[in-house]
Amino acid sequence: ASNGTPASYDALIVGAGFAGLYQLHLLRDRLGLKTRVLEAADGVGGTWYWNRYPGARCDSESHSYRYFFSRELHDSWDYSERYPGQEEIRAYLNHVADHLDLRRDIQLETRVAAAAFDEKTNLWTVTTKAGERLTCRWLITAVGCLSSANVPDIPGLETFKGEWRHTGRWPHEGVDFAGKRVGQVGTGSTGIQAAPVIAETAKTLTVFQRTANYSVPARNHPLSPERKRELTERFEEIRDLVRSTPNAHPFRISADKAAEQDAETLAQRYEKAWEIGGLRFRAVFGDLLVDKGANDTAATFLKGKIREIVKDPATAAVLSNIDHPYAAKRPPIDTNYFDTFNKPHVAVIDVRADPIKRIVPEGIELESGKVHELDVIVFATGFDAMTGPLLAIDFEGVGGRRLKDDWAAGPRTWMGVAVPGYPNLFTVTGPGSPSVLANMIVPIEQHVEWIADCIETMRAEGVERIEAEPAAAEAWMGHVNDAANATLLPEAGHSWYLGANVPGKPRVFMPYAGGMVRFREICDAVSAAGYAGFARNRPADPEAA
Ligand code: NA7
Repeated sequence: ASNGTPASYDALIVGAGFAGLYQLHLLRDRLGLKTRVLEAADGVGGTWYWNRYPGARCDSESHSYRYFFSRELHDSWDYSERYPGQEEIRAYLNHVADHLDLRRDIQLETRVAAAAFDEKTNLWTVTTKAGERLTCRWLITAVGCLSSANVPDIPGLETFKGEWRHTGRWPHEGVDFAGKRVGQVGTGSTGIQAAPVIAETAKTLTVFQRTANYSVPARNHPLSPERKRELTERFEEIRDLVRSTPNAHPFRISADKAAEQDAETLAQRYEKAWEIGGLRFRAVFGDLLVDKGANDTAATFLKGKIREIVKDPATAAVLSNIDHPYAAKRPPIDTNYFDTFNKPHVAVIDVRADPIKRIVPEGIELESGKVHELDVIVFATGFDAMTGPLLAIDFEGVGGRRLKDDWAAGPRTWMGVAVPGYPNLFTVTGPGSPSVLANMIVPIEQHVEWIADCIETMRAEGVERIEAEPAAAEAWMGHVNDAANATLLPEAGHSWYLGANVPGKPRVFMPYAGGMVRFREICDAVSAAGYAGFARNRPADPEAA
């Protein structure tokens, strides 16, 4: 219906990843709403549909990176490794779509371009890139936090004779590195996963590092049949555990303080945590993210490991020249990352010392004039995180206001899920939600359930319009800021948590660092108080006409 009457729905959901699939299930199958998911890709999976770069794997352990809302669904699927690989997560989400019979209500290859709220009808009109229009009462964005690829604006990229790719927009047929001179820009979680795999087949690999980074071995391994059975049997215990830890991971953070240990104990505990590997390293002491002195002990240990692993002292010096506290940026976990630099065909270039000047037909030119000749450039340069995918949609709220104007100085939400001026819009894992600071599935399930409950209540009460109050959003952003400032997180000035990786993006600490447990309590209190901080059925704004 590209012209004429738009197709009408009770609810539209943007995105068919973890959030969108579960939201569809709840709204359609529990609330009985006429619901449709609009998804840009030609398959389900969301972030895990797009991120197919070499070595793409989740940093959450597989037994916690799955839905917990249904025992039956849980028991219908086994992951094969300690950490799930991209293909397997995508297979899991396809399995979920089939198991819950979701596909018939998912419209693929449909990118949402704009959404406008009509104050006379209290309905949203959604316009797709192809020009299709659809209306709905409830509009839910399930667009992910790390889904808008950040390709750096380096002059001359269009002149490059070789092939270039961003890790988050990887071609389905893959990229053949055999015999090629590969340059990789970026050493975040993605670059640290990709480099060792690229190095396996590339003729040479040159890693352009702007910010040196810590990394802890993931210690990935296949799960034995016994372990799989055990994990299935412990469903309730694991579910309750991930819902009771601040980061929603399936392990507790030690209450012991690094600041109170002697040198020998520290060395032992860190060595053991290093052997266990992965994000569990961060849980070895309880004060690492709040006490700089404590953090320094972990930082010193991890920098020492880099110098131990990397044989060439000059290379080790570049890789260990880290200037932010451990875990103040998202801490990567890896498989053979530092060891990869011991291979004769792999090198790291410090582009903090000698920045990238431009891209030339032959490769990458640095400020010093040195040109690195390349056949392939891989941009592992991350995402326009959290706000990027939302601002890619032209939202028009009450009185013709635009989200990109309202958020020009930084995002404003009530609990990450609702935006003043945009009634009946819910943003799953929006800015101000704990999302990226937690094992993502747990906040997603919580948000999706909270949103479904809210819509159910509004419908039961005959409410056609609900809207976050500006004062509530203002207070929430203050609380988000305070929660961040109670930690060392803001000390990493170049982190994507702050939007610092995207030139011109306002520097606002976006995720809620107060922990998932506290966040859930706040959300529950808000709904128990009759949706505090929300206005309902307000008459249309007289200035709107
Ligand atoms: P990140 O963590 O944002 O890492 C991006 C990397 O790319 C980081 O090292 C950046 O350096 C670097 N970068 C970005 N732009 C440039 C330019 N213009 N020149 C040189 N280097 C650049 O993204 P990831 O994809 O690794 O990880 C995102 C999240 O996905 C991760 O945290 C997990 O939650 C999953 P910088 O630090 O900005 O100096």
